[in-house]
Amino acid sequence: MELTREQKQFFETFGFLSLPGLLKEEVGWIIDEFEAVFRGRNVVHDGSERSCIVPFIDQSARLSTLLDDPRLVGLISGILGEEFNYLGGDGNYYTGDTSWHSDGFHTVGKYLKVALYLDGVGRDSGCLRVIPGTHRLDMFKGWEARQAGESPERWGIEQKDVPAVALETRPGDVVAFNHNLMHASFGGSKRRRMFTLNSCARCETEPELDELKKYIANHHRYWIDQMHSDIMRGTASPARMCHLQQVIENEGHLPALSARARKEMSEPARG
Ligand SMILES: O=C(O)CCC(=O)C(=O)O
Repeated sequence: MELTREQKQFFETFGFLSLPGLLKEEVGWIIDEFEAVFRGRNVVHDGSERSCIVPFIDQSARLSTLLDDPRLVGLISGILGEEFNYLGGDGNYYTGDTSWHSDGFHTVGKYLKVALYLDGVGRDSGCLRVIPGTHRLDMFKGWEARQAGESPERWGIEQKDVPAVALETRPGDVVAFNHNLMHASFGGSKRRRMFTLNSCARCETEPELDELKKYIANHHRYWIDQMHSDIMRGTASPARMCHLQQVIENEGHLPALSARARKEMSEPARG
């Protein structure tokens, strides 16, 4: 699959893209594998807090093939270029609301999240909400929309009432957004299933590589020694390997950081 010029321009302008039904034929086995991964890791989700596994699709050889799927590869390549880096991602049972935030704010490089919600989710039942345009570096300095997490103090409204686009989805739909984009979710159940794939454009400059290393370092909180699983790497075709290689070459600092995190934290982070 190739994105159209208009889809690419939409993404650049607003920071997100919805692809209804992109994986609808696959969603049956995807849900089975999702459940099997959580079972295999003995995660019992009791709904009191978010349960999270990182990296996620990497835990299953079949889910790892999503990184070979021409529809997902077409989507990610269309935004980041054909030599994009795969950076792992999380698998979640979410519980309740997620406040307004962005997944960091990258001033160099381009970082993308692809998300699949495995239950039907609507505006007030836990779908992703986004504030279009908040990913834009040129808007960052001046636009208070990036402070949406302070909506009661700033604007006298609850976070759920911040003006935003609700990306309602059914299983098999795919949404993608720039990591810099402000996003949130409200009214979801205590068992909201979703997983993500994170990627960035291949780094060509030292500042881009430094940003990638910083992004990787941040994963110490998950107590992982490498960004991808051995399954993901061991079953990779040359085409998939192209999306893993630059990360493999730049993650040497992660094991020591994770070793420290294991001493300092009582459990791996839940997001
Ligand atoms: O679905 C949600 O609750 C929020 C998802 C999110 O914040 C993320 O994937 O970064």
